[in-house]
Amino acid sequence: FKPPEEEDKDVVGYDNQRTCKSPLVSNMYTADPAPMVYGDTLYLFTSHDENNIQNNFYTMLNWHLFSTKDMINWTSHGQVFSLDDISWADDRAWAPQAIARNDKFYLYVPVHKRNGGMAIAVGVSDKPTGPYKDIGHPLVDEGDWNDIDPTVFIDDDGQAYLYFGNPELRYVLLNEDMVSYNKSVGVKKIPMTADSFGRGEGSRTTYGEGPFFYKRKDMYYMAYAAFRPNKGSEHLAYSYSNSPTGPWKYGGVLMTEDGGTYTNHPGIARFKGRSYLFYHTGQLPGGGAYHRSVCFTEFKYNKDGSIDTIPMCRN
Ligand code: FUB
Repeated sequence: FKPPEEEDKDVVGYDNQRTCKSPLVSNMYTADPAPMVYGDTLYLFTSHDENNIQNNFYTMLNWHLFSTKDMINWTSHGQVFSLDDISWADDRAWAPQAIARNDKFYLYVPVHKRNGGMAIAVGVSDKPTGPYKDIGHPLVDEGDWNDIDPTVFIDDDGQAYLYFGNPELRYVLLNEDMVSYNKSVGVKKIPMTADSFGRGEGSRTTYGEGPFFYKRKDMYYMAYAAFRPNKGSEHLAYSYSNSPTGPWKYGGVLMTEDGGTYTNHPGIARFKGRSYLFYHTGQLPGGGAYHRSVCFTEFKYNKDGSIDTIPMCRN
C-alpha cells in the first residue's frame, strides 16, 4: 500500500485555464464526477445520462472516464464499465468512484438488481482505464435505497472505508482485497444530528446523498449533496472529523446552487498543488435533471482546514 503524495503547498497565482471549466465535456451528458489521482494523472470517472430519457427518470447505462495531466488538455477513454458487464444488474448505472490498491483499480458503482432494489457493485482492472470486470455479485446489498453513491478511501494505516447512502450515511470496512468487507463489523450507520450533518429541527441543511470521503492533513472530510428545508433542490455541503468513522461535525455549505439539475454531486481532488471541486450542472443545451454535465472549479482551504462556499464556474 502506497499512500498518495499530498502536496502541501498551494500553487501561487491565478491561472484562468486551470481554474475552472463548465462544462468539461461537451459532446455527451455526464454526471456524478469522481476524481482519482494516480501518478501524474487525474482520472475523472463519471456516470452518463443518455440522450433519450425513458420513463421521465434517470436513464443511465454505463460509466465513462476522462483524464488529464494539466487540467487543460483532457483525454476521453470512453465507456470503461457498463450494465452489460454486470450480469445481475439491469438498470441505474449511477454515481461511481474508483481507487487504486496494489497496482489494481477498483470501480464501485450503484446499480439496480435484476431481482429488484439497488446494490453496490465493484469492477476490477489492472489499468485505471479498464476494462473493469465485475466480481459477479453485489458487494453491498442491504436491500434498500441506501445502497447507492459509494465513496471509497484508504487510510494511512491501510484500512479501507466504503461510505454510501441515501438518505442515511452508512459505511463498511473493506477487506484488503477491496472486493469484500468485514462482516463481523457489518454495515454501520452514521448518526445524523444538526451538529454533524445538519439534521434536526431548524437546521439549515441536511445530508442527502452523494458522499465524497477523503483526508487532508489530519482531518477527514465528507463532502455531500444536501437539502435545505423549504427548497427542493440539492446544494453541496461538508462535514469533518478527526477520525474516519466520526463523530462528524458540520462544516458548511460548499456550493449553494444546483445548476438547474435538482441534484448535485461533489468530487474533490488535490492535484499538482491545487485543490479542485468537481460537480454537475445542466449547462449543455437540453440540460436538466436527467441531462447533466460535469464541471470543475479550483478552491483553497482556510488555514484551519475549513472551506468557504465555492462559487460555480462561469467559464
Ligand atoms: O446520477 C444518479 C443519482 O443522482 C446519483 O446516484 C445521485 O448522487 C444523484 O446525482
